[in-house]
Amino acid sequence: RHKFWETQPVGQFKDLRDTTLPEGVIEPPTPISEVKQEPYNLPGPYEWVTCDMGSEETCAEVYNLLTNNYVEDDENMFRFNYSKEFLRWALHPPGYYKSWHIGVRVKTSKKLVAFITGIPAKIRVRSDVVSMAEVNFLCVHKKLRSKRLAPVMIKEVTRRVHLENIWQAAYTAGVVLPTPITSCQYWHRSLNPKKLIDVGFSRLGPRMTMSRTLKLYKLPDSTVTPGFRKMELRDVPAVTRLVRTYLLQFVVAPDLDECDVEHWILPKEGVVDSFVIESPETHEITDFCSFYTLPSSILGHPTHSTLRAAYSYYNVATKTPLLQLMNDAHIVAKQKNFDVFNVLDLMHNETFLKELKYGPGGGKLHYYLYNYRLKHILRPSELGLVLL
Ligand code: YNC
Ligand code: MG
Repeated sequence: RHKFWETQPVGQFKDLRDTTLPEGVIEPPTPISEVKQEPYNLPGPYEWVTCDMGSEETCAEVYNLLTNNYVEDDENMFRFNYSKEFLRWALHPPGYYKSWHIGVRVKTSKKLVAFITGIPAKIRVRSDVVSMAEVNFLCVHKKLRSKRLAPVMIKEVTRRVHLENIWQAAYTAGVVLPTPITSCQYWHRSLNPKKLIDVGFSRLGPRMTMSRTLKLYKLPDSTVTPGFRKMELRDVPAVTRLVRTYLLQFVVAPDLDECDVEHWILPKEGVVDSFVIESPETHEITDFCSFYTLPSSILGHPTHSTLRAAYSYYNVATKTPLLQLMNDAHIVAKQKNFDVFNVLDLMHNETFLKELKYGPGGGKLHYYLYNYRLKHILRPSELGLVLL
């Protein structure tokens, strides 16, 4: 059934009920000198390239490939439209390897036709902190689909990850592969219900009029929690302490240091928004929330071309109720003109979905580990990892 994935060191479907298999690394690492030194063979017309995402020209080529060929919803109404600034941010974390930003070009024309990336990350599984690659942005041009190019790209990124002495990876996909560590669902909170209905993202509920719908989703003009403000560089130590402590309760979560928090959570215009609650009395940072900007192209609509979506990222509530913190996140997202606020049902997100008027999305997002087995599938609430 999975001619490629059956050959890879991942949990296999046939082993799902076998409780005798140990947890942890599946294949032990080999000496780097034994890692294949040459790239895998591509079909004749194509060549490997390393993409310098710091180059405006290369970044624009990657942006164009993804804008036209990356992930769509099941009904092909929307396609992710990651911005160039977002792609640069996502691919340039502390300690990134340029060699893990891999393109495939047509030899003759140099046209970019496929892409895959890895970035380094420390991921904790139970008490085991593992150096991993987070693999993302796998994309093959629509005209080159179903030619088994994807397995070659996955093997090539794996080879380049091994060359850096890293032997595990984490990734997500909308498709079911051998085998998910957990399967999450997206939930959507309408901020601009009229547009969402106009473009077919949502529908008028039964026995609902447009004016009742607008009233249902109406939000206050300003945030309600005293001390709510944009996160600043000086907040990095406090936010790092908060997020590190918070993430310890999950079975799988990133192990973030201050450099990671500065890169991943500090606000970046049009890419990531983060807010802290600074106690008006003690000036302590007691809570924070964050979301990233990922618009989708609206395919074939006469008037609307872009759905402006905010995606919930890391949120930590120690003093403010999580429900109130997230409501404030919706209020600032609305001020910033987002149409919808999306969350996965991982971490503690389930606890506020109903009350804050989220509706369930279609499709699932499956989480995977490469070369690391878990004995049991996790509940989404046991997962503390958000991939972009
Ligand atoms: C997928 N999303 O099952 P089998 S997510 C992994 N992730 O293999 P072909 C996938 N594998 O089943 P196509 C996959 N989608 O026979 C398909 N596959 O064993 C498997 N879409 O290859 C599939 N981006 O080339 C099958 O298929 C084999 O031409 C078939 O290409 C697939 O970034 C794709 O959804 C996804 O661009 C490139 O459809 C193409 O269809 C496409 O014949 C739109 O491939 C965009 C899209 C995927 C977004 C993502 C995470 C990728 C993770 C890859 C796995 C990483 C493993 C860890 C590596 C490092 C290890 C270390 C150390
Ligand atoms: Mg293919």
